[in-house]
Amino acid sequence: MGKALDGVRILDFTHVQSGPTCTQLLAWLGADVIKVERPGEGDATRKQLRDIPGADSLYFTMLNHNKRSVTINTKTPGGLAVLDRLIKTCDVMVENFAPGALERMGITWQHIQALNPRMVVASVKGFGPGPYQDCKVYENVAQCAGGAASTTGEVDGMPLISGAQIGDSGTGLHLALGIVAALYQRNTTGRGQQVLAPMQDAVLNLCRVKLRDQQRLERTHTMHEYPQYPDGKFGDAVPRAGNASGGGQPGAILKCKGWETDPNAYIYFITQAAVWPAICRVIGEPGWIDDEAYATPQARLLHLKPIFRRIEQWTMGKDKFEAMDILNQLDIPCGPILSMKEIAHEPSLRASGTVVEVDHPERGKYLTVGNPIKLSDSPTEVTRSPLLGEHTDEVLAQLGFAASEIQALRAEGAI
Ligand code: CAO
Repeated sequence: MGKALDGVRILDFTHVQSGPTCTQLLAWLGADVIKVERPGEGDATRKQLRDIPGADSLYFTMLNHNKRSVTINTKTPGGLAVLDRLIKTCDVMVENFAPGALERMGITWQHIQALNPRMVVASVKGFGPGPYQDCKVYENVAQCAGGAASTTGEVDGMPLISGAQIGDSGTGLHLALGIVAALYQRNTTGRGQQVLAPMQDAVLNLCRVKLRDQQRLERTHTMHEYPQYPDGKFGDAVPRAGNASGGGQPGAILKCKGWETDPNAYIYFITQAAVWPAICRVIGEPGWIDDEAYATPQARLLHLKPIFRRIEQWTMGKDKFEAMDILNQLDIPCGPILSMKEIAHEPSLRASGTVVEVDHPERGKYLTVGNPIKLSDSPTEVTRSPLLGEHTDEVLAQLGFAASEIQALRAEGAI
């Protein structure tokens, strides 16, 4: 079966996480992704967080599936000549160098336009135009600057970083959408364009409900679904709200049977208004259905803490999966707190191709997260990440370099 992005060739000049997640997605959608790396070194993540001496790390392999690897030293004339040939024949260049690094190589937008006016040039940077535009940025910096850290954490605790890589992988997702849109627009304009996804902006986009809340707070000086209500105080900025749902349906993480020894014996429980009577019945409080202190969502906001304490008395008598089974039958929205161990072994995630086992010549078998986006006419087959420079000769030959030229480039240290 064909793939959605068949025929699209990507010059993948990305490294670490944000850019590679973007190009990996494009590869899974069918693009031919040619990853350019520095000879002898490669993407720094190949050697970071290594668990097997001498083998590419899981950090690298899990972000670079379905790509080809070409080594090019862009600080040599020969390397730049190869890069120019790639620019001429690719549809998209994706990069996430520190601000200014690409220009210092001589690869300016004007240079690219002169070689290939149809090329889409897509960049991740830490920040967009403004006071921080020249800063280098990693995941946690983006989470802090994008509003995620100040709004995440316990009510009385310090700002907290999420385990979800919203700065890196979140920005990669945004960039991939921008690239696909730019390719679509090229069909009518015939021109490439620049696509920029700053990490701060991507994190803020994912935190837009908190900017919503900032404006609600400024207008009303309170927010009834936050744990600070009704007893605590609000300041002038959106506070941290622990595990409160943050939406119109109050929710909380509650202990389940075994919580004393299992750090993940918890369930997320949402007191959705539509199923309030079912909640009352299942926890053994049928009187709450008509009790005016509990009967309406508005009234319940004054009593969320005792309500969740009572529900927790019930969840503590069940393990999280038993509780799920009972609550799901009653249409009560809830979710188990799954550990990575449980996710790794979850049969439905294996069956859907979201958790995939891959074989690697240096590592042997390992698990990875496959394509989370499922297209019915463009199935994803996850193939292993390339070894450093594995496809240099193959790609250079495709670009029209003769074997003797490839040899000379190698002797020059250009590839
Ligand atoms: N051949 C020769 N030189 C190469 C090369 C190649 N194939 N590939 C890269 N280089 C050189 C660059 O030209 C640059 O050299 P100069 O600084 O002398 O011009 C140098 O490698 C370093 O590039 P860099 O500044 O991008 O890399 P870094 O490790 O210092 O910084 C990072 C890493 C991620 C902080 C920075 O790239 C960045 O801020 N990127 C944008 C934001 C981003 O994507 N962050 C997410 C990272 S994942 O958490």
